[in-house]
Amino acid sequence: MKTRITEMLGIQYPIIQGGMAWVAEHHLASAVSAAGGLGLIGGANAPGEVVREEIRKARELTDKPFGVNVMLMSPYADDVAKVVVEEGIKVVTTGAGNPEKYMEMWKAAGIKVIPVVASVALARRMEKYGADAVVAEGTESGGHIGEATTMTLVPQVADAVSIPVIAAGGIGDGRGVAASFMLGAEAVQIGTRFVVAKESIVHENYKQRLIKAKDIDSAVTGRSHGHPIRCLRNKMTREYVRLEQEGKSFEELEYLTLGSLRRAVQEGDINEGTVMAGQIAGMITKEQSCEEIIREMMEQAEHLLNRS
Ligand code: TUI
Repeated sequence: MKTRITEMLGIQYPIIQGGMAWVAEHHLASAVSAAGGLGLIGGANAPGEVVREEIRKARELTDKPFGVNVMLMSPYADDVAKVVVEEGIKVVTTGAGNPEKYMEMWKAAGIKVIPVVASVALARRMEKYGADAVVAEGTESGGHIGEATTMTLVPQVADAVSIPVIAAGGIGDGRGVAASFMLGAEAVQIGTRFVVAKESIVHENYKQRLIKAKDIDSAVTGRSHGHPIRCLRNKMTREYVRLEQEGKSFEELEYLTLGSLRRAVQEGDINEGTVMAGQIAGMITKEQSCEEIIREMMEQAEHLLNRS
């Protein structure tokens, strides 16, 4: 399946891995790239030097191209933005904000810039500022989310811009890939399914929780504060949402989420930690290698698209 995205990024399959905080490190990114997709190192809230090390370690594991996701709410975003240039990274995606202030520097370095957007307005603006593509991410995604669903956002973004669109949010198998193409996307971004990849360093408790998850196990914390985060329902989310309903502020509830994603990912604290996951969690039934995940998705997608 050749598209403008596979050509632009020099990848075999139109599959991009999400830049997931604490999860998208060098093992996962290099495995996705080695399997023919585009792996990403997630900058998350890490200092520039940590991201630099991750980039170098990924390079030891694969010769294939991989990118970096710059999380714009990070206090280290400026540092990470420079590190990607210094390290000769060829593709950058951004999340949780507007990357305008870095665009000139990245474009001058020949980097392909792919902002993640949750609205048509930001997609249009990113095209005007020279973005090479956009990821249109629906509210079905895990982590920091927007309001629009993938089903409604992707075609509206595809109509609004001329650059290629990558669909994200709620895509867990080949049916989702095929549907995304029908909606006008030229690639997909996959997060949650790769959390359960063999090469993912996520704690076994987290993986098993995802495998056990049902369709309605997802919760959103922080809606009332304007920082909605989708994760799997647990003791932490119940407490958070209850206190939010009582009118508690973001600052008053910060104690519940400080370091909570790291605790879930690295220590396996799935009760009080933040188990970020998208709504497709209920579709995940087993751990598989990145290579198996990508092959299975692409075979199913190609079969469905040829049939239609
Ligand atoms: O960025 C994400 N997903 C994320 S980032 C993250 S790390 C984190 N951890 C704890 C608290 C907060 C963040 C976990 N998940 N997805 C991309 C995405 N970007 N989704 C939505 C947006 C977005 C939303 C509003 C992008 C821009 C925007 O407005 C920008 C503007 O200025 O108009």
